Amino acid sequence: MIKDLRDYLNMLEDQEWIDIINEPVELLGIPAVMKEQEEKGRAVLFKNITGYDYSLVNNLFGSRQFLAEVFGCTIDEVVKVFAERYAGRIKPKMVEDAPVHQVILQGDDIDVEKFPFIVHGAKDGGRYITAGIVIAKDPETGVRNCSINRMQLKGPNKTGLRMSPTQDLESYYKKAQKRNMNLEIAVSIGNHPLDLLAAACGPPREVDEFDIAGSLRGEPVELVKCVTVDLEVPARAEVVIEGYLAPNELEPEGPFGDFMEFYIPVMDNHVFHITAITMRNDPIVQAISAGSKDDVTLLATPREAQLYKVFKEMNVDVKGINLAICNNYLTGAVSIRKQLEFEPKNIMMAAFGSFKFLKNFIVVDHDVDVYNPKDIFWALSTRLRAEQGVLIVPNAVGFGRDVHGIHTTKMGIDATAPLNCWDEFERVTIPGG
Ligand SMILES: Cc1cc2nc3c(=O)[nH]c(=O)nc-3n(C[C@H](O)[C@H](O)[C@H](O)COP(=O)(O)O)c2cc1C
Ligand SMILES: [Mn+2]
Repeated sequence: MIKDLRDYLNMLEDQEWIDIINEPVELLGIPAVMKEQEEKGRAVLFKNITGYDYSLVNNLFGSRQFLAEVFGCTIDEVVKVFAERYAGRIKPKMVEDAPVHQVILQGDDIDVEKFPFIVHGAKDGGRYITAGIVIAKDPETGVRNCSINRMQLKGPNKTGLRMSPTQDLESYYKKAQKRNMNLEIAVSIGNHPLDLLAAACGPPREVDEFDIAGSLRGEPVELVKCVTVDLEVPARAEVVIEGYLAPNELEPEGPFGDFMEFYIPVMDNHVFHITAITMRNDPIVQAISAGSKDDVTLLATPREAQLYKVFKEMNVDVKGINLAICNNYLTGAVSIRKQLEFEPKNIMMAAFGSFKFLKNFIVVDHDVDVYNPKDIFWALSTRLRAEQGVLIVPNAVGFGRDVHGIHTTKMGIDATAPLNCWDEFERVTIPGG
């Protein structure tokens, strides 16, 4: 069983899905290599970054095959297995002996800038922590929460932190603020990829995402008590940054290139004061660029599972679902064995109803590779009858950050062949293929 990031990297190495770079690289040269690796669908570990003592890993979800391997299933089954495991809960287990406490830095020894966090977008306001699980507790109920938040480096013991108003973290912060209290947080970096996936999920507020992480893994997440804050963190993480957000403290943060590949301008955002850094010996940190394969896998997988469940309840014969067609989860596609002529319309309406950010949704037949955008375009070219296959729904709720009204109209496309004449639409295969 994969217990932590290092086990996962060993799995990638065994499968020959990762490139380990031992030659020296400059921090500024890393994003270009990350892009190349993303194109190739391969993970990458930078072990020798000029001026830094620690390693950096990227593209941990470089291919859907990686998750299939972790879940022990086929690529098509990833969504189904995720949906089944997401429904379960396995509570974390407390441990005393934690690799993440091999090194403990406090006071003047704290320097978050010593880690090889990178500048992701050319016009970003600085270096960012982008793959940290932010752990906090509800000041009233004590319920634990995990989320992923971007954090701009602002000095040896200070970062910015962006939380959106709908986040659980923001509701915790408001409760602390009302009592004029700091909100303690701990940020875990270099995580088991399934812990990161659990943190990207948005379950009901009373759910502790570590219970989901346990169920996704199939065994409890091992947690250890923090050194300077009243929180528990993954014992086998690479690095944990402990500290607090002070009430009523905001500072300019940004700009930051977000997942739609636009820059979010400078905003007043929260400030994270660091009280301790704990880590393993020779820690490995992770980077996730917004609008990358990693980012979209984290955002899309829970939503694919959500749609899978809805379609199953409608008795749709689903082959595959892909909300990661173009590195954001605003456009998606499903491949089905069509049972009723106009079934794709019901499917698209259900999809838009279930996931409000979804803007474009394409339904294709089971013989189309839903993970291959070229194949989806093939279906549009050969099977779509646009006068009857396109559904436009104006004025529905879409992605929130949308001043120009670009996300309020939904478009569904039925690119399936007509029923009962499958012979005419059977795809040519090569002899013996
Ligand atoms: C790589 C990555 C970065 C993210 N950065 C932010 C962020 O900076 N601010 C934010 O509000 N949400 C961000 N999110 C989304 C939240 O992590 C996600 O909505 C999470 O489910 C929120 O947790 P909650 O449901 O417990 O509130 C990010 C997601 C990913 C995958
Ligand atoms: Mn939550």
